[in-house]
Amino acid sequence: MRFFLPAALAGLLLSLAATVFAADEDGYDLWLRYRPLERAAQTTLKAQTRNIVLPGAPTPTTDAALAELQRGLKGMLGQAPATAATTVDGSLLLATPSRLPSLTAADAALRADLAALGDEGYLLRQTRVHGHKVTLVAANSDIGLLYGAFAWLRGAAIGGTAAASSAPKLQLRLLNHWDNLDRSVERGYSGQSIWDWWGLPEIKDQRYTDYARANASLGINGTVLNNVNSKPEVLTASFIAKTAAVADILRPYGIKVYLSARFSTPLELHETSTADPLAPEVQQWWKNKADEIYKAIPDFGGFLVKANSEGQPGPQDYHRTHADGANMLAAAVAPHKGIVMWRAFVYAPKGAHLADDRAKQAYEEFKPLDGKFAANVLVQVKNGAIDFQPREPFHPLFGAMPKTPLMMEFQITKEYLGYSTDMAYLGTMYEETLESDTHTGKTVAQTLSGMAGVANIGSDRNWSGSHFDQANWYAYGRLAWNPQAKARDIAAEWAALTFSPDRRVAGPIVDMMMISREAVVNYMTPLGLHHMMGTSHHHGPAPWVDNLERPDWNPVYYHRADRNGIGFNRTASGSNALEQYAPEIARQYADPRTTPEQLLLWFHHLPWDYAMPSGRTLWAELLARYDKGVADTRQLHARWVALKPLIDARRYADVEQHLTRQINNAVLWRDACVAYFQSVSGLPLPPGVQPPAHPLEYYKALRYPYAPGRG
Ligand code: BDP
Repeated sequence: MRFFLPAALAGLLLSLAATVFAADEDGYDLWLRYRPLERAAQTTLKAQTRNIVLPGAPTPTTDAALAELQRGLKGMLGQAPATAATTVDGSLLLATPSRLPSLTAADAALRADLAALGDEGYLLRQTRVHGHKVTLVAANSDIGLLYGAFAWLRGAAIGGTAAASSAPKLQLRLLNHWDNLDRSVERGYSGQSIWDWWGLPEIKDQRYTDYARANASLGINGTVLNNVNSKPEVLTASFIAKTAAVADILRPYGIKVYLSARFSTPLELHETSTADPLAPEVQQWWKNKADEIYKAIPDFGGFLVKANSEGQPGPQDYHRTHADGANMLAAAVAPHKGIVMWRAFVYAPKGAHLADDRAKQAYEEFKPLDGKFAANVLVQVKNGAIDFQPREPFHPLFGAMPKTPLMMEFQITKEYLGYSTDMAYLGTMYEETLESDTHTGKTVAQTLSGMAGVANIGSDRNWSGSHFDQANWYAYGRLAWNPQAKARDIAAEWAALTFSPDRRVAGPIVDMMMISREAVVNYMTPLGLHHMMGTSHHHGPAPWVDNLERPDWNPVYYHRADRNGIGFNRTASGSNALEQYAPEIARQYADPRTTPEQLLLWFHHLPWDYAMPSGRTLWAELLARYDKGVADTRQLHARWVALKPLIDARRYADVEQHLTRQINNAVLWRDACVAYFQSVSGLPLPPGVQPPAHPLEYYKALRYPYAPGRG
């Protein structure tokens, strides 16, 4: 007898199954979701994980690795294998040469492979150990095992390869939190700071551990807990105790804590009479302070310093150089193996040296100091010479300081790319900078000793303010591990882990991500324009602003648009900022016809009727770019809507709402900029170009007094 299910019941069951399969998610799990695998994949995985074996005594780090493996396998298989003392066929074996000497004793090839991996690398392979077929996660250290466990779980979740080996290319892979001690976050768009300073050290939010897991899964190995615009109190005893509590939680995950130090701390705490770095009382104060910190946190990473920039105190207040300041702090932490990350983001306060072009300032101050920094100082340089704009050419200091270890500073939080409301996958932006050729024999990536990312993490349930902003944290971490990784591959991995490995889902999501940043560039600052956002909150658009105290705070300083043309002349006939680059680049960019179109107005001031390669005039091209930005944003929305049946309802709706808002933001930017530039150029809109929805005065009158993340 055949059994027929009534159609209505079958429908109900199907929709129940779908609901279960695509259960609503709030984003808290990030890319560590470990959702149930399909049956065939489960069978394969079960056969490879009959038990988990860790030879030798457990440590907090191996405990973290085992716990993660069990969590992951429980999620993906429905049950987690037990840990066991002995290897059988189908064991998942975690081993270092010191935990299992026999592993490498008889296997010269494995010994050589492991030797190439350094302290933090790992390898994964299907092999035989003691006659048994095992899945081997091997490393030289426990932290390598933890990284290997995460990598293996990633592969298990998205069907990656069973064999891999990887070691980080950069030693320092840090997050920089711009988090204040009152829990507000400078340029943070995801709620409050995750550090509840008031509750610490006793109250240890579970989030701290989950934060550590997420970062360790990417290989991030350091975090600066507080804002670069730092307060002296962070170095007082009570905050040192709070910092120590965080350090204890992060330590098993291989993450060191660092603090941003305010240069004038001893003076402001009234413990010295000056902050002059050459004054013995100041040097002694910092030595004592370092000793105090290291007593509480033996593996404290060191200090990050913003000095003589945007009103922050620094050595120049005492007519000393950046090197004098950095070296004084470096001497205090050196006995403890600490480091100092000294930021090159400087632009002069009133009265001090002021470059004729803000883009030139950092190079002018730092290039002469190459070779003058102590061995444990790194100079931390923003990706571009102005300030985290949607697009900048790489900073001319990369390649120009061969005797000084440099760190890249990227912004993960999207201060200038639509906060957490607009979708902009920054993997492509990071990649563009990292693979730039400095013409000193190295790409930008090859000039680096470390990387810092200004975190976009906050107290929001989904950590980053929007689901897609998690991808920027992810991409940053993966690129810090391997600055030569490809943005598209990273996007594919993230999309598969965060949404679904199903190609019908991950494929379109990757396509969306790959066009998203360029869409933002086009609707905000196309063709090399920059710095056109509103005053202080940086919510735009405001290309008309011309009344701020410093000329280089004004958008008009940067676009220089008038009746005759637009753009900043940085060639020899202008500020000659080009001279700070290698001669090959300077020569190529000296001519607008050989300057990449995307940087055209960064380097050149051109007439509105300048003939673009497209055959359009510059004016028509500018309008076309603004329109493309809007059109591509509508595309993002349309592509997302098409994914509706395949995404859980909650995240679908979240993202859909963000994209709707982004369309409005794109239209606002486009209309306001078109209205403004038309008022300046006096040119008519070519046929087919939509006039802005409102007159210019309407856009000028818009105010955002409560926009999030203000400085
Ligand atoms: C700028 C931010 C400001 C930061 C500064 C910095 O607007 O809030 O303090 O960068 O990097 O882009 O120090």
